[in-house]
Amino acid sequence: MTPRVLSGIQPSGNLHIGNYLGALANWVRIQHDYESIFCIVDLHAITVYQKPDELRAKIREIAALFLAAGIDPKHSRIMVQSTVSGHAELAWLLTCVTPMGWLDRMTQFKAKSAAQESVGDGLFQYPVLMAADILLYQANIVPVGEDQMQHLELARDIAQRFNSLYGDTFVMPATKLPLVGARVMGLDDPSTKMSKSALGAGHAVAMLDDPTRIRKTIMKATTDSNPGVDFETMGSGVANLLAIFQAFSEWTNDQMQAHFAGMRYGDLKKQVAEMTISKLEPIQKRYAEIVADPGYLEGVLRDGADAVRPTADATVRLVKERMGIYTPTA
Ligand code: AQP
Repeated sequence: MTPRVLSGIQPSGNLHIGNYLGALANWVRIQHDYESIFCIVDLHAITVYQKPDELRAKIREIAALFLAAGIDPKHSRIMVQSTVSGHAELAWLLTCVTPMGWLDRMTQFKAKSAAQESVGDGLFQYPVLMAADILLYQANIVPVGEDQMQHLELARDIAQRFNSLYGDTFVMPATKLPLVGARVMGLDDPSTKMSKSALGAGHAVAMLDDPTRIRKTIMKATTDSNPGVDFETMGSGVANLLAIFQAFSEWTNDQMQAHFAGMRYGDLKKQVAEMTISKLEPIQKRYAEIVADPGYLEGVLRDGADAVRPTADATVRLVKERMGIYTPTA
């Protein structure tokens, strides 16, 4: 049987080059080796307050970016999480077998809750919903950036706990990290990961930013006090710029060293900016064509949800049976 791959992105802001290099580009590369499902996880996005009109728009924008980046809807399923009710239903069933102590250890919860005035319980339960997304489809492989590794480990722990309590039910998911671009850091502050919800103009390059803005953001990126690129002593800002270039170009380490060693930071930044622009431009062009035909996009999302729903329903039915929950016989 062809192994199944599943991953998702929250419609919680503008997709940035971290999301692209850490997730989307990797999905495009591997999609045809698997039975692939890619979700826009809107139920995850609302774990932090979203303005309803902006959320509605972002869901479609991100779906269009999936297509524009090269997800092939003839092969891969693209769907919105909330349109398959099994995600929310399985999340509750799994919540009941997940010890709170496991969730207490999640570093993303600590980071995200620290930035909120009032923290909803959904933010705490976020990793259980992510486990439900994965286990609902009995996914074998989950390609995520390094930042999501802890959540993926938790999904495996939950699956294992469920299997040991109620008998073998869930496939154990494995991860697939991109070789480079696994963790793109903020351009203004390379000690934090590039994030959709981070504020500040110099923080991220969004996938839909125009060339002028991309140049401006990258030229302002934080570097260090060295006069030029030194692979031995470089700080995290320079390492981040080089990692972005390498992830886009797919150059080898030897090529990177030969080309960039000793280069002044102004020139390095120019080259990172031009490489980024050249890779994003074709995606932006396809994006403009896709959003010009909203009927097409709605069709892709509807077909995607319809195709995966039977698998989701079957898993929820099995889990309920295993747990002894009422399942009608007629
Ligand atoms: N900086 C990053 N570098 C590499 N990969 C990244 N990803 C996110 N940021 C980086 C990967 O993108 C996928 C989708 O992430 P998400 O939207 O589900 O949630 P996130 O990781 O919380 O992403 P953001 O951008 O930081 O969004 P907000 O600010 O809304 O929380 C995942 O595969 C993730 O690894």
